[in-house]
Amino acid sequence: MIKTELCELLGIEYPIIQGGMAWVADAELAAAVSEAGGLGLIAAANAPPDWVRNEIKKARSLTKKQFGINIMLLSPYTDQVAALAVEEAVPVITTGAGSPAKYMKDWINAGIKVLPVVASCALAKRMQRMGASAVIAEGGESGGHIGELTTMALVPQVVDSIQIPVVAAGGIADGRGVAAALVLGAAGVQVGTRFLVATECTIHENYKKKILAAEDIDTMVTGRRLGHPVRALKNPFMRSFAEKEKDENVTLEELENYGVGGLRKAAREGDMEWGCVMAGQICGLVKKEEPAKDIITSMFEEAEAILKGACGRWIR
Ligand code: TUI
Repeated sequence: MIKTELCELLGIEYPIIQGGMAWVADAELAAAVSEAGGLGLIAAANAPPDWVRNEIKKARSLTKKQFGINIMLLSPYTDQVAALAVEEAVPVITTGAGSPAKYMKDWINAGIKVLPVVASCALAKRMQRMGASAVIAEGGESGGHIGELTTMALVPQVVDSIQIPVVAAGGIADGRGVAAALVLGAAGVQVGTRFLVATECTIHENYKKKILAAEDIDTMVTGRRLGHPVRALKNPFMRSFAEKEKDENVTLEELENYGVGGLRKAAREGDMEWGCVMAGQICGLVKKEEPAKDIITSMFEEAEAILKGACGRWIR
């Protein structure tokens, strides 16, 4: 069994966290991942606090195990969701798309373990200083909102810059990715794209089919001009967004408004043409819909075999 300090920290069997994917990670997925021995997350995304509270209640009815919530810091409801997490005594918070500095004290005083996503060593150090339990170092291979560095470059530099555990994210979808993350010094992994096709993932069938058919070069990045680049599958929506981004006559506000609602359209309505089908670059490895339990156990069995010596073939 692969056991790391992340297992003790979060009270989980396998050192894996499910990505807090907006409009995707709901109570059903979070509960399934936690039941399977990882840490499931409910993504607060841009959702109003009532939705988040309801999903927490639902997840608690589906599993006795712990799960966390992901707070997306660009949400207009961030302040309310931050307070709700304390009221609901959520055990773990992960954050994304910004610095959670202004909320850290309240969360930590409430006994919540905070694992911010960081895209640089500077933010990792700041988060350690502010009392984070661990950080998630997410490379730009990920789907959704991304940072500049790759996982391969980011993870070892973050590992060397802080003393708390580092979770690797971005481009990890099988046992090879898990093994590589551990070799880079990570204490565990966060996985998003592969859980899109978990049986318990409630996204539209069209989204799942699209992911299963996607190949290595099928994603692209837009939104750099807005300061929050987003990786998603190439489609008419992403291509037209890229065109508008290049057009100097299109204002930042117009561009921002053009993107609003795109992910919901893809994940919930199944619009694969004009929705924003967020996915990571590793989508080409994701070929089968299966229960979260099978995803997790196969990833860790494979990683264990690799770390036990399958790499011996290189050593003479
Ligand atoms: O947050 C994510 N992925 C997301 S959020 C999201 S919802 C959304 N939709 C449209 C536009 C924008 C967001 C979809 N996917 N991943 C975690 C993540 N955080 N990746 C990168 C970062 C990050 C980047 C810079 C975190 C902090 C940061 O620096 C902030 C600072 O102040 O230093």
